[in-house]
Amino acid sequence: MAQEDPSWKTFFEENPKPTNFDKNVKLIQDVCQHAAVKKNRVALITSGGTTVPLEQNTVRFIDNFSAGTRGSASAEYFLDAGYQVIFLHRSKSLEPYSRHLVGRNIFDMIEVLPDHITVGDKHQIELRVVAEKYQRHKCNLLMISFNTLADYLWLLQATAQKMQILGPLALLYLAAAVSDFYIPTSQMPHHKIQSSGGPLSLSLQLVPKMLAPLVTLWAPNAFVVSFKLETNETLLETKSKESLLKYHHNVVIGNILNSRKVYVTLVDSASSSAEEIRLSASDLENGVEIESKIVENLKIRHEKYYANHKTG
Ligand code: 9Z3
Repeated sequence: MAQEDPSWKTFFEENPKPTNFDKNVKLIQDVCQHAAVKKNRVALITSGGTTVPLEQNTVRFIDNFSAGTRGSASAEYFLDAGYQVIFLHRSKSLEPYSRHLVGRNIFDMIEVLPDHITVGDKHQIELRVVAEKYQRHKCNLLMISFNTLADYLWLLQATAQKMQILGPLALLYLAAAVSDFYIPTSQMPHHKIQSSGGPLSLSLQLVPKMLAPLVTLWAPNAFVVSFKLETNETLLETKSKESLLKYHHNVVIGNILNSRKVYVTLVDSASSSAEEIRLSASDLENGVEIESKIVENLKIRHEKYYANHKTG
């Protein structure tokens, strides 16, 4: 009897590719091929929340919580650490470098003079610091955006597959907040759901776990880091360990919604207890971001992984 396709394959058969998919995949391929020749490390960073549309002509959707701080800040630190970065992010969520200006009004930062405009004296230093960093690193940063869960999964699959050429030089840092539930396109109404139909009951399907094919088929030699988000602290370590046992990837970073900016735990298959990263009072006073410490920690782990791969 013929075997049924695994559920992750069915997902891609049932949900169409995003617009500009081929163009974006070509950009990703160019980065990977170029880096492979030069033996550069490449980090795929996923960031922001996915949407799950309720209608094909989408008026309403379900969203996953994430501002994109973790991903965009981490992208800057990976660039500082010498990585090339593919930043796969939710459209309009925070982006590396420009995140420092979010919530500010650009017109309050500039001075309009008779024949040109310039940055006001008060803002010269802070803008120079960010602009210089951006100028230094922009040629190593490829930004690709998504909106829906299906957009995200198509782009994740394609990027991981293109990164295969990099072997252990590839690092995947899966910080995006990805929905566990969705409505298959075939079960979604074409037009806007009418309130005249009365109260709305929704039935959502489970999203197939994509970490399984990612680790075994799409990028089998890459260093893979996933994030586990919980709101109940007592579940965090168990859930992180369960994920590692199930998918056999390299590191699970656990975080709690309310403390995610100051505290995370890291578990890997070699250690029995979790390693903690916690910002101290002096870190907070000095504006240290937890992502700088996460990336520093992962850089060392990735170096070891790469060295073992070469000899092993
Ligand atoms: C995270 O846990 C991220 O650290 C946050 C970052 C989404 C909390 P912000 O963007 O927040 O800085 O506002 N991402 C992974 C979330 C996720 O969907 N995990 C799944 C799970 O926990 C898959 S492993 O089950």
